[in-house]
Amino acid sequence: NKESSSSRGALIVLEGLDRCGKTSQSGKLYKYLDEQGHSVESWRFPDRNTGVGQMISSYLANKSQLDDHAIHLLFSANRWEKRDYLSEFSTWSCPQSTGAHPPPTSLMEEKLKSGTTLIVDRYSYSGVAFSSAKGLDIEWCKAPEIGLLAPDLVVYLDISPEKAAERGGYGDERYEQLEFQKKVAGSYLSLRDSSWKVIDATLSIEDVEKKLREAVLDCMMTCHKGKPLSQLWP
Ligand code: FDM
Repeated sequence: NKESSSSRGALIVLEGLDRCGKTSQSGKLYKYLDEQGHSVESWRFPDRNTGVGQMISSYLANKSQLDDHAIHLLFSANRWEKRDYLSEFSTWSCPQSTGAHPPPTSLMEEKLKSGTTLIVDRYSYSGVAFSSAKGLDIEWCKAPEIGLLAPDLVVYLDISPEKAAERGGYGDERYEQLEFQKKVAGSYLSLRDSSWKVIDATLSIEDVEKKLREAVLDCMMTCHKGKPLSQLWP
């Protein structure tokens, strides 16, 4: 069973409010693991490079308007396309095809199974937290995420919306406003469970980095020992 292969990588997700330090901590973690000789990649959602990602980017920059449900589904589609099947297996479901074909394997899954650890800056939790902060039903928000790979570790960089705002640097994007971030913080609170690793994001950069490394190395070890991959929502 490949899923319990002893060498699989870990799916690590970083979540938190804007300005919590997620992106710079992802970068530091990536550099550290890479230097230690681990096979590692740094991903982020939304991935603005795809066609769907460009629609999301334009929405976030207030250059286009979309219904709240529609943009929610685009964010989700953006994750599905990265879980997407590798093109070399694209004949798998073709009715005319003959002969044996391997079952479809996702890009994300394939990377993990081949031993690469993925550090992902935002994932389904951002999707649910931001959309439900607009008033959409939380169960409705979770539904399109069902079947995506479940992270092996969710790290929440915890900072109050007020403190985050004090850090400055809110850009001009749609959600970068204190009042909205307060609602997002509330949504994250209702999503959090005991499996999340919560790190106080107001500690020094070095302390956050250290705590993050410890949690991630621990999780990587568990995956290495054969923890199977699972799917959202557990
Ligand atoms: N965001 C991000 C969502 O609303 N839903 C999602 O599924 C994801 C992944 O997009 F305000 C929001 C969160 C943030 C914005 O994210 C862009 P970055 O990390 O600033 O690029």
